Amino acid sequence: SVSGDAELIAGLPAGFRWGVATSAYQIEGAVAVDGRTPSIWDTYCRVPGAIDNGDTGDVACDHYNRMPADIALIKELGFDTYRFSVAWPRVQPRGKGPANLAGIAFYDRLVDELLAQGIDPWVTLYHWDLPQELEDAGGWPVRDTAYRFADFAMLVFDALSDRVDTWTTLNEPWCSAMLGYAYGAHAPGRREYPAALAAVHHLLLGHGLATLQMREAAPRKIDIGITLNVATAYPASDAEPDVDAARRADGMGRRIYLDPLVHGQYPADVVADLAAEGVVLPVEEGDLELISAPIDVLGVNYYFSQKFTGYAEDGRIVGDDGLPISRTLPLDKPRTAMDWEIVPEGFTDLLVSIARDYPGLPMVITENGSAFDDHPDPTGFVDDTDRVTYFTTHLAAVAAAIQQGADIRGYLAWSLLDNFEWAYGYAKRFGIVRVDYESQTRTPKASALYLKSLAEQHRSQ
Ligand code: PNW
Repeated sequence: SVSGDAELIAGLPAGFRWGVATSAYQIEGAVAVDGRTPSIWDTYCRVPGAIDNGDTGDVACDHYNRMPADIALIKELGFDTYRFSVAWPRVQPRGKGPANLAGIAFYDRLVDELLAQGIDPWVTLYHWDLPQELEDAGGWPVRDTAYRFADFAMLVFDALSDRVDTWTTLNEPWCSAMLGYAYGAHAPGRREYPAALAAVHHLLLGHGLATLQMREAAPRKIDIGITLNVATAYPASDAEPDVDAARRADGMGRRIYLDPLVHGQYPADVVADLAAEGVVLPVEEGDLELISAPIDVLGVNYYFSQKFTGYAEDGRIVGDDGLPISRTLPLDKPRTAMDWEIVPEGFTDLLVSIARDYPGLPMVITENGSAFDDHPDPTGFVDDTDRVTYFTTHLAAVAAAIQQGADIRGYLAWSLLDNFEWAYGYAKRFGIVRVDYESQTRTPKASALYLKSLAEQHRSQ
């Protein structure tokens, strides 16, 4: 409703950014042109059973060939900011050596197109497409990958920093490390718990090295940050095992990243929990100074929150492995097509907790959105009231956090387009714009028109 809109945008500060986000592998396609080499996702998509329906990113949204029209669409929808990622194997094939000029040229044109349309380009350097050759050399569990990442970052920075002011090193290192190396749910599909924790440290080290080198080379004042997927971990009850399970989940999901980034040390309780599991982070002298290089902004990606219990179903609090039980319980909320519970109050609680634990760090919502089973009409239009409601309630949650003192500078919806949703392939649709994958036709959904209207009203208030 219009009065509801007015109330919502009144809670957002002047200058608040409105944008959309995508990532390279999820939209570009054109995986074997202009010198691009395979990434771990190209390889993982060929593992039988890894991706629903056997889908791959070979074509995706064909954005590589349709980029100008897609940027025109962002403009038409009234967004002022576009967050995209750079495909490492396009820019630096095989993960080392000089820049591939044909790969750089695509991002050159993309940035120019955005600036010509008055849209602010926000570059994410790494959104999961590690060159396969670097995985063959050990991947993120190996320390050298952090140095390779910083080299790649500087190739992109040298090419685009004359025009790009806002830089994100990594997207969601939790997903890279844990889904990729512990749970085997994402590329490269490994299930090696200690290696996954080494990956956490080397991702953070790569972030720190890249941050310092970009800062040093910056031609003017630029903003550098990192994007984390974070959530609120609620205890199932006040009982000590439940409270402790929530503490451990918060430690492994939120504080293991933010403490070293902001405070220059890993949280002592997390280090102790890991030691009990026989895991030691491969921290070398000087690493934490690098990792805590000052950043200008924290990117927050939020999708859902969870409730944790420290009791097994039979009431035990210690498992056969001698380690404390931790498992999730339903919050009994409605769910999205990802089966993720819809918990907007978890968003407010999260943002307020970050503002409390890491004061003085401005935040931007770099992703928030939802997949639902969309039903297009014969013209391709989707009246996605469920997605509109998700945006309304989550923007209200952001406004509530700002009300409680959190410094939040903008909101980027995930995602501009329906796209390759990783292990779920094309079956899960997060777009505010429908993509017909047969014809590559784009049709804005009701949620796109809703966000457009909110941004317009907010700018003119
Ligand atoms: C993020 N989880 O991934 C990514 O940044 C996007 O590329 C992706 O499309 C989007 O969220 C939707 O999934 C996540 O299991 C993947 O908690 C998994 C989780 C969280 C975020």
